[in-house]
Amino acid sequence: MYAERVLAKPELLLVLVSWSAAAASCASEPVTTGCASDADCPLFMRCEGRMCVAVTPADASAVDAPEDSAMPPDPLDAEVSACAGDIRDSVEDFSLEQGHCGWRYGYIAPATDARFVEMTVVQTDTWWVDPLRFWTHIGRDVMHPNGVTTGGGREPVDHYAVRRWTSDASGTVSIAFDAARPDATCGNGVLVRLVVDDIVVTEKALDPGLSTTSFSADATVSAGTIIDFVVDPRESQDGCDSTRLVARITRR
Ligand SMILES: [Ca+2]
Repeated sequence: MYAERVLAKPELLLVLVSWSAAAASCASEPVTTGCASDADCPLFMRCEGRMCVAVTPADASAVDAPEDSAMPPDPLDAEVSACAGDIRDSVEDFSLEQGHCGWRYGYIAPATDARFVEMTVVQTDTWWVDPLRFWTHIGRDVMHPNGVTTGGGREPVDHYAVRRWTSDASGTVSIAFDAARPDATCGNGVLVRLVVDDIVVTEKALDPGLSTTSFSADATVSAGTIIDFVVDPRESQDGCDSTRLVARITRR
């Protein structure tokens, strides 16, 4: 019923942060084939599907690097959001404190437990389940699931990455997201879902190759309404599944 109410008014109400050409140019490009682990790849690259691909600063902590190597710039140099105003923006509000501005960072392991579990590990300004065991992580504007078909020594299990916002008041909101898959030439893509109080409002596929998608709709929420932005590895394959996602919730 809730989903029907949401979908009954699919108005495009927001102007979202657009994916810039500069962001697209950061797409990881496979340069080496035949790797068996991250150790076989150059600095700041990781092994996915037996190919070395460039990693984002958020991924870099998962790659074995010399102790004296220079790390990428800290993406959290910007000020922490004061949570003011009627717009909750997942990029501006991002924090290494669970619950800041109503946002929480976690995952669901669908094969064993449908419940949301908060991530507890922070590395390189990114939330992780465990960077040595799973690819599952959420950063300021990036989300990555884990899959049964995986690489780099990670465990073969499905994890949906979940960026969650919980409403603190009743009223009408606009819920919107932009998502993009920057890896142009590898993997099978991902599924991006908007889930409100456990009901799937929309599911968008980001296909192999550089692809983008977006969604916006109005919804009536109550205090405690849960809005989840979910990245599914798609057919349990997590290779090259780094996904850019910007979510906005605007009180009306
Ligand atoms: Ca995938």
